[in-house]
Amino acid sequence: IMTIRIALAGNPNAGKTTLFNALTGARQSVGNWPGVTVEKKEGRLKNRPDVTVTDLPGIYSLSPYSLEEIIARNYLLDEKPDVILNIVDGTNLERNLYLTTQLLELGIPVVVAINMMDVLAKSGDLIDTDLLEKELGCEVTGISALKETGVAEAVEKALASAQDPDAVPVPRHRFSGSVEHALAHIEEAVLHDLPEHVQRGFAIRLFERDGETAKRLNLSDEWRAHLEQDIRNCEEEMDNDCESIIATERYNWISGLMEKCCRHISNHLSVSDRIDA
Ligand code: GDP
Ligand code: K
Ligand code: MG
Repeated sequence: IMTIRIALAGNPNAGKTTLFNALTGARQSVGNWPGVTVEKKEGRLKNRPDVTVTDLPGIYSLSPYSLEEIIARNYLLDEKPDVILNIVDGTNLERNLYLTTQLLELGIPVVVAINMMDVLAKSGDLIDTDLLEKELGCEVTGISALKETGVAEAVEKALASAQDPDAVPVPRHRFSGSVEHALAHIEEAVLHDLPEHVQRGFAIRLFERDGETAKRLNLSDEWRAHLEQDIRNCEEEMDNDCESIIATERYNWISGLMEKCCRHISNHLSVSDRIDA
């Protein structure tokens, strides 16, 4: 039997463990990631012994600084799960989408599950998930891990994406002119042989002077020096360092997305509040 592997990824407190428990019930094992004391949880989907679910450490970004980030990143790059189920805290959407933009660059299908929909329904915060889906270029679906609503649909979407070669996202987030210029140069110079959906992610990580990525690509010192010129030109033009430039560009793009996809209804009373009152 072919096993389908789902990786749960998300910020701390987004609801990963709550969802993990809902998905796997008692069929789970708790251990540690190899060599470190960060907890590793793996389980099988209820009634689907052919589907494994791995709860990744909670992270705000895939930058390789904290142990949790390195574990999550290496797992995604080396073990290549069949699909990433990205749990997003809908009450903290803007901050959570930062990681989402990075996950979309890995060449792995992504399904975004916006969690805490029960809280949003009460506060009157509306998220246009259809538009978000178009803008991000991956499936987006609302859930409440706590109330277990929308969870079955999220899993169905994840399983469908895992088995669909066309579900691998091509990142749609775009940055300002000079950054795009540098990224295009980097792609042209050293990445044109790679599949389209991973080129941008590699270009961004090379732009960030990520040594691990240069190593993975087996880049010669000569090519590294060549890229260094593109990076320096952009840093001078933007008067900022490479990593801050990319972080700022991600936040800017997400901020535009928030304006398009989110709305708040003031004086909103949910049905349940009205009944309570
Ligand atoms: P993790 O850090 O990503 O594993 O997040 P947890 O699963 O531990 O959840 C963090 C907190 O959010 C806990 O108190 C959960 O009970 C709560 N929580 C998780 N999902 C939901 C949800 O859909 N609605 C509400 N209201 N609370 C939730
Ligand atoms: K927690
Ligand atoms: Mg947890």
